[in-house]
Amino acid sequence: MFHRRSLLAGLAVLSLPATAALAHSYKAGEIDIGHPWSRAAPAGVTGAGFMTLKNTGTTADRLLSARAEIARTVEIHNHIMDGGVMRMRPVEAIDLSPGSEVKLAPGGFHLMLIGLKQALVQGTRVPLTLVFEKAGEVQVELAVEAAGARGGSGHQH
Ligand SMILES: [Cu+2]
Repeated sequence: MFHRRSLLAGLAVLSLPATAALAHSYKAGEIDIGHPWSRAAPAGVTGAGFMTLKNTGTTADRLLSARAEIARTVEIHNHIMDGGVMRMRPVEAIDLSPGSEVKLAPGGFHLMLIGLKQALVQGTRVPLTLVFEKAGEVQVELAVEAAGARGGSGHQH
């Protein structure tokens, strides 16, 4: 009984396979959220959030927004080529067509954690809420990796 209600309301299913202690994933309706992670950063700057979003359902969904206690605001960004220069640009949403998998990764789609109130400390996990058009809200945890991490070390699954 204790905590059951809030767990169900949160729609989050945390799976921690014994064989891959570092891997973590979540589910929001038909959306699988694979290994949300971030990079170590000091307070006051902008942090980033990365993960894999997979639509396992038969209807289209969209990631509309995200928020985190640790940041003043969270934006969804993409990198685009602009006159031969790579630039970041805010996007309104990330489209998740049925069966598609979208990777938020360095150099592509990512979340910007603007105005960090506290440092992102390597080895810790930071709560983040994702808001999907159809799947609704789900809370995940960003696993904080080293400052220069590319997301390849020990977390691929
Ligand atoms: Cu950005």
